[in-house]
Amino acid sequence: MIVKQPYYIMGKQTSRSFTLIELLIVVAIIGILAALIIVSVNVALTNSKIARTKQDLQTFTRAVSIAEANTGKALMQITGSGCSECGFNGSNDIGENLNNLLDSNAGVQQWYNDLQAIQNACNGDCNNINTMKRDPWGNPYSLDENELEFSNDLCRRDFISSAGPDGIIDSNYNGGPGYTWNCAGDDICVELPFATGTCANG
Ligand SMILES: [Ca+2]
Ligand SMILES: [Ca+2]
Repeated sequence: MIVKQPYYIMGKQTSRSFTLIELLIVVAIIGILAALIIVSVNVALTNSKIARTKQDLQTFTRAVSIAEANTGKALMQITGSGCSECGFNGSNDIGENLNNLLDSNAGVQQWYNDLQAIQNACNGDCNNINTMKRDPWGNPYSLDENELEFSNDLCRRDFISSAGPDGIIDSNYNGGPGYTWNCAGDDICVELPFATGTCANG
């Protein structure tokens, strides 16, 4: 027969229970673990939104190529604008806040019209780009049509970008040699192909 012996330390019987400090340590560890999980979930969520944005921009690029080939027109001739994004809050790019822009905003309206015009010019050959009205953060994409702008300059590039997680445009157009787009901050940008073929793509 086995008889359980009480537990003795220094000759005294003890009953083991959590002290307040031990409880606080356990609560702190649970808190740290919860914070780590929340952070990693947020990172995964942001990464999936960035991936969807890149997919949207790829879809849009393909649609623009088809629309230009079908019509023989450059992008600004198809959309009827040389600066679709200028109507959001003003004509400056850097620092423009695209968060909470309503559908009634002039720039948002222009962007929706652009999508429709490109979709029409695709003659059903491109994906339904009307579903990419806003990026995964709820903000409109920003389109700058430049090819044939300023005395029919053939070499000015077209760009589309998302303002990224912060919803603020960090990028701007570099009018210098090459007419590149300075894609900056957390923005996600794509250079669109030329329609006229006089300037090299890429
Ligand atoms: Ca422009
Ligand atoms: Ca940004």
